[in-house]
Amino acid sequence: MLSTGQGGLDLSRPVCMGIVNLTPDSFYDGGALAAESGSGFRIDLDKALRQAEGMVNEGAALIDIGGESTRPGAGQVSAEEEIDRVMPLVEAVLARLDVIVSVDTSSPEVMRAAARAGAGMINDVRALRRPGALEAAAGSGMAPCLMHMRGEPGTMQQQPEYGDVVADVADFLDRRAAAAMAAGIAPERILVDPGFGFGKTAAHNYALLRNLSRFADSGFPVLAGVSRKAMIGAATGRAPGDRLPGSIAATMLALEGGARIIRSHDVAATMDAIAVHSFPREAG
Ligand code: 7PJ
Repeated sequence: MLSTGQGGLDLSRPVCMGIVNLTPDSFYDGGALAAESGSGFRIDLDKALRQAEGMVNEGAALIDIGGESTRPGAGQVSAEEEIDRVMPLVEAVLARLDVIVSVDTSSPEVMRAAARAGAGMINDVRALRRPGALEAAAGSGMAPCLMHMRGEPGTMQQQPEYGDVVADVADFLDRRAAAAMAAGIAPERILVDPGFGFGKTAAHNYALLRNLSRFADSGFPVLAGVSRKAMIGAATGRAPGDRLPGSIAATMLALEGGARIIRSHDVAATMDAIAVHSFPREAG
């Protein structure tokens, strides 16, 4: 049972986290929820809420809402801009849908705003390394997902190198979990994630995927995000729009490695993979 800001989340069977992207430049659904307005862009809140609702109807246990693009080469956004992008949807989903809301952010200000609204989880690709993030997360009651990233989004794909990628990532996650606990975050709240595609070559990503049980052995539930990523393209030669079958195959490997939360753009297909993976255990 994971302890979140919205109560316990049963992970005895793996669950799906649906992705709702409120950035104008996502690699897959690139700005689908953004409308140009004047100098910037505006979120189409109704459309975003319908997307979240569709994902909940398909079986998502969590909805991950993000306003900071972490695609390779992306620029930074201010905490204020992130709050303006994500909080209206966070509030609407919490008010209308029965689902755990995860806020994809590295910013302490956004974490505090999400906690005030009653959200359940913080998904931080920087594993609470920004100044003030450990304290903001600790005080929030939310469950943080600690993800490994080498470098920063702007530069992370420039020749990533590791001694032993699995050992290096596991060591990083152990150290971040220790820092989180030292800051007062109970172990029951912590999730870990090797961060597929974040400062890693395709070979690194597949080494991590095939050794995912190593992370599950840490005792913290593992979240895996492979949905439509470049690592799927590296294996299949396909563009993001055609990467669903490859993503489901990679999801099956992640489930075999013990992943408990699958972060995906395609909730119905992911729920089918989970059902197939879980079936013998539940029938037997
Ligand atoms: C991940 C993420 C991931 C976690 C993104 C994309 C890039 N958060 N945010 N894990 N990926 N925890 O969706 O392709 O793998 S953004």
